[in-house]
Amino acid sequence: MRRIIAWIFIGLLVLGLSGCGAATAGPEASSAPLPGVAGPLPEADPGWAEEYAAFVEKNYAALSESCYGAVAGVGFLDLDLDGTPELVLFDSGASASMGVQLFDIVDGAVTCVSASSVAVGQLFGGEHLSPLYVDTVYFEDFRLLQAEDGRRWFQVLSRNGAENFYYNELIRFSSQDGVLTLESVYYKRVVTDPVAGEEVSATYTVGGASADEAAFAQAEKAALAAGEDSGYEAVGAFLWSDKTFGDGYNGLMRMIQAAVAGYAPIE
Ligand SMILES: [Ca+2]
Repeated sequence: MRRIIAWIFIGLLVLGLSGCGAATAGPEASSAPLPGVAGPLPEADPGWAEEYAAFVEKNYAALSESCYGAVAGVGFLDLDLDGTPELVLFDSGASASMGVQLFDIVDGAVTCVSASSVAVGQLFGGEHLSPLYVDTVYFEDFRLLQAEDGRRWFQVLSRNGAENFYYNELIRFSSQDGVLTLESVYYKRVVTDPVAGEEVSATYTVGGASADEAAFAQAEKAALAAGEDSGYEAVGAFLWSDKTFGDGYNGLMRMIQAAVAGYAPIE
């Protein structure tokens, strides 16, 4: 009798294990992990505003030079939702968009994790510098999304172009080992004929890998369905938004102060 019970037990165990096996081999497991974090965010690290201000103060000359002559705008956003905001600097490169440089505090030191300006990445990036970078038309292009189950995450539609090309790239933010991390959801680059005003060719990537138009369209649709816009609006300080900021070092430090004052913690 005892042996029969043992066999029944083993049988149930095998069934249970095979059930688990089936579950892990299913489509849920093979798809990418869901983005975002659930629940309230941790408290911000005290002193973050002073740390970023001290970094900009110390590196004013190099930052200005590597931002094509001047930092055109400043903002703070908790892009990886770890409670403490990251520093967002906009360069004054002349193009259809503003180039974005992102800084996080890692082990007590401000470090560049993403830079549209190559020079900024070279000067202030380290082991955490992402190969991905962001160009935006507005600071408000950074959007806080929320899924039905409460998970939240930031994303941005990075975009730029010129006479003969344009691109769009959806970039999603997360925190890995306490550092702001960027992930390319999808990317489309179109070559245009400025004379005829027509699209000549297009290339796509999905999740960083080369893809065809159908896979791109599917990724775009999935990203749209992943979550709803939370309505959180980024507030930054820009050279053109307030003439009293003024140029130069004092102007940049005033913009930092205004951006700190305008920062709204995410509940
Ligand atoms: Ca953060």
